[in-house]
Amino acid sequence: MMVAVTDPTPGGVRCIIMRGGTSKGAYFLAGDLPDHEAERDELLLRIMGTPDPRQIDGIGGANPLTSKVAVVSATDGESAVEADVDYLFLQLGVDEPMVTDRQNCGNLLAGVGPFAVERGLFAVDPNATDAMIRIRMINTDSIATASFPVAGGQPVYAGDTAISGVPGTAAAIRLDFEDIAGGSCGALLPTGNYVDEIDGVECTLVDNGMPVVVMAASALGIDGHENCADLEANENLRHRLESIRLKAGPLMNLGDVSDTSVPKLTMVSEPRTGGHLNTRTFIPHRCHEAIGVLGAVSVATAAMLPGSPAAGLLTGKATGPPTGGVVTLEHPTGVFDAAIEVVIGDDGHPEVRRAGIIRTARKLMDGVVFPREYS
Ligand code: NQM
Repeated sequence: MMVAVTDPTPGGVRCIIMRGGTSKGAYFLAGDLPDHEAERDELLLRIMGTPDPRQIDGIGGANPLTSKVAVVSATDGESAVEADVDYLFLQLGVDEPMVTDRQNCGNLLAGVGPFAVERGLFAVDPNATDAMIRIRMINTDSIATASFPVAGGQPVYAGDTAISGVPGTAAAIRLDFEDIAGGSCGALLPTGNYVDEIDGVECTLVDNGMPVVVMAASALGIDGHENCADLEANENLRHRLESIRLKAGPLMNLGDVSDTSVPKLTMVSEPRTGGHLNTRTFIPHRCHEAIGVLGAVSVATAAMLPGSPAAGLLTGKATGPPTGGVVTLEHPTGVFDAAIEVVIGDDGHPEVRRAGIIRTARKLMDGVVFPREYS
């Protein structure tokens, strides 16, 4: 039944649509959205056109990777960590009326610095050529520093950096993470183990910015180089992955995960195109056309843990702890480089010393979005 609601925003809502890395989302100033969480979420669902597999009456792109929202504000000063701006990420469902803050998104994060400059949250000297913004990622209460080019006090989007999964080139945005380990699960390895077994499959349950279950593709009966359409069509695989995910949730301190978008599921296999490790990731019910940013950082971290399914398949220069450098993950549309350093202490506990990546972002639209009237 369609229910008419009183629209709190008859004149529309100010919004910038940006491609952030390999995702696309709607960026809002927190002050332009209702304060009340349930009202805000209901409004966002109408803006995106969710629930509807085509999101035809909203601005969502009919895929989880294009059904995303960034809510940005001046930092509230209440956190123990110093930052310039606060960034809350919201994942919206496509055909399910879901809005969740249970995960972070490193791809939309790439657009947060430029958005903060565009909206005047962060002032840039007109003569400066680079901006460096400390962003508090509210979902995981951790910090990322974004560095990107500016000119005349505004972000520069054009540049010569290419990232897999995005045609052409754009200006590089460097993201350096601090204290992201355990942001959702309370610890880098929530079970304390490098390897756990679920449904007879060896898994590394890891959270270095994103909760991920990392498994060998061969343990799930696949080659690991299949394309996304074939993997999504594999009912048996999807059933097994969901069963593992539902059991991994409580083990990862995430509780019942039946209605959430975490943990993600990454199946790893030997690389074929010059990378260190090949990946296929479910997020968690659709196959990612590439790999998420923090998802990649978590998988690269799992590959540093001796005896883990990922470490056993890692090839090339990144092998062997204590280890650092760039781990190149292959994915369905290219490669993803994660600069990571993990040191294993004498007690066997891994410590993440560094995690950073390069992304690009581009402003696609700056205007006013008009939500549909019915939910
Ligand atoms: O892992 C997709 C994406 C993401 C999340 C997902 C992300 C990250 O590609 O940091 O960026 O895993 O749902 O945008």
